[in-house]
Amino acid sequence: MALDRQTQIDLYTTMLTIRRFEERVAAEFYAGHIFGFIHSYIGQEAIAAGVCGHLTKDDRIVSHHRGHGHCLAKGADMKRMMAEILGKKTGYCKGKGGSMHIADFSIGMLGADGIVGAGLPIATGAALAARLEGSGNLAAVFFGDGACQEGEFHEALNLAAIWKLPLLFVCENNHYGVNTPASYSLAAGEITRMPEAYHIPNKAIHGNDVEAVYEAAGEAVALLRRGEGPYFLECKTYRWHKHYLSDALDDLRPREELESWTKRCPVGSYQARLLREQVLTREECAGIDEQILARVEEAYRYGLESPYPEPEEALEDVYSG
Ligand SMILES: Cc1ncc(C[n+]2csc(CCOP(=O)(O)OP(=O)(O)O)c2C)c(N)n1
Ligand SMILES: [Mg+2]
Repeated sequence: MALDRQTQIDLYTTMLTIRRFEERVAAEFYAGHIFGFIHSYIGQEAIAAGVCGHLTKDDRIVSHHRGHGHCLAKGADMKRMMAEILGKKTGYCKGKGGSMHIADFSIGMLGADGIVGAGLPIATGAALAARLEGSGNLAAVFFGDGACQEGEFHEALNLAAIWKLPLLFVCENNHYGVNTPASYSLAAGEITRMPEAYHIPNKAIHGNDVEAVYEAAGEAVALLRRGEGPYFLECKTYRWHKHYLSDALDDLRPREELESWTKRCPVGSYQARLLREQVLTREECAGIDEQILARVEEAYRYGLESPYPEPEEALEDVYSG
């Protein structure tokens, strides 16, 4: 499939935005400026960019604990994200949620989740809502290989299948849950055997190739919009950082494995392709990077200069009504 130049530039820009944002977050975390848990999305950028590239703001997505990339790809405000990660009052949850709780209903981002697999039933509900609204919109849920071991995963597949819900399952198979290999922990072996068992059309693709993700997601989204959903996309990928950023946590994955995947960097390999195919010049690439770095800097400054919430606000927004 030949993509038009603007789509190619958009995909590249989204991936690079996620990369630069995550690099800055990691640098500030290790400098002691960010507290709490940060699960970095570096290495998996092509999946968020390729899938969200087909979604409108009225389509709803649900993310997982590694969620910054999905927020950015869906159009979240980088300043409010950074403020939330820094625990500041101007953040998406007024600084009380942190990295794993960024949501923005106005752009169809229903939230990230610290509980593995918990996004799947929420997204099933969002897909049912889209059906009941008769809007032609859809829901997409991002989850890891580890979530495929959870009961909620099977419940979501089953309900989505019997009700033919407009739900796109996007499994980000980075081959590990913390340090446990999926090859050990998934009895089914190939992940796509599970949607197969529920008669859900599915495909496994190279999740570091943004155009492959964009093409497969495009076919899936078209099927969903025709009311023929659900669809299951398995994107094979690899995370570059430890499970979460930490000096204390061990990374037990083989070094050679990590090195072989970093050679297939989703951002670097796409930049090389766009240069080779003369879609962008080196100067244009540098210009895009400069603009993104300036946005990230502005977002970090905004977060840094924002106040922390007051202690008396601790119980505000905790209960509804
Ligand atoms: C229900 C539940 N079990 C265990 C955990 C602890 N935990 C957090 S992330 C994680 C691994 C998840 O692996 P995967 O779904 O493959 O996502 P990845 O971290 O690889 O992106 C585990 C076990 C949790 N948060 N929730
Ligand atoms: Mg995983």
